[in-house]
Amino acid sequence: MLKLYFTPGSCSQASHIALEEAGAVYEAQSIDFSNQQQRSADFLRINPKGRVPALVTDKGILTESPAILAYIGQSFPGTPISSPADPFEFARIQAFNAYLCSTVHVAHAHKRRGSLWADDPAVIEAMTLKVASNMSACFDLIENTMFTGPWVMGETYSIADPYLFTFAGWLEGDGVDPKRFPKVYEHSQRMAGRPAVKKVLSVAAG
Ligand SMILES: N[C@@H](CCC(=O)N[C@@H](CS)C(=O)NCC(=O)O)C(=O)O
Repeated sequence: MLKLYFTPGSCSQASHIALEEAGAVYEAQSIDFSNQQQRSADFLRINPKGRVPALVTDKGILTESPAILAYIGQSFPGTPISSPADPFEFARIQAFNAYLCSTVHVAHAHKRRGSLWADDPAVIEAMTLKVASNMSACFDLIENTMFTGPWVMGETYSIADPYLFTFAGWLEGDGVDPKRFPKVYEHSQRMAGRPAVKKVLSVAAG
């Protein structure tokens, strides 16, 4: 059986929603950042990077959200989250998710994880101050050039939707008004009404 290691509200939320959308049979194991469980010996055996998400499959362990999302999208054909067979359409989804993973997530991470890039507290503070403007720039680009609507890729829901929903949920905490991006904001509202999303958020709420 699949087993997802997740932390509520983190990027792992996207994989969690995708598993629910797929109707997958899976176990969900919460990792508590407040006591550094992600750095425990037990969890480092699952993911030596000390990060969530990690997905245990019958073939081995997958890490990195875009890879886990792609795995779920391809493993559950005929479900709302299934990925298109057409290579170009699939690559478009991967391009969107790669942008979220490699650029948007890194922009957000400068808020709490600045010590990964600098030791000087003044430099860390300066990086923290850039988070709102960098996240705004990323979401301007998504809103104006990448988001098709009504779903990220157009008429068909995909693994890009729970991933965007998760990152859009970080905007307010990053000092950015989500209503500045009307298409993405409306998408978040619609996502929040989906049963799979409600179920995952209720787990997060305890
Ligand atoms: N590139 C990875 C990033 C994973 C990641 O950074 N996860 C964060 C939560 S959003 C984490 O586990 N942080 C724990 C820590 O920094 O100690 C992915 O997309 O899955």
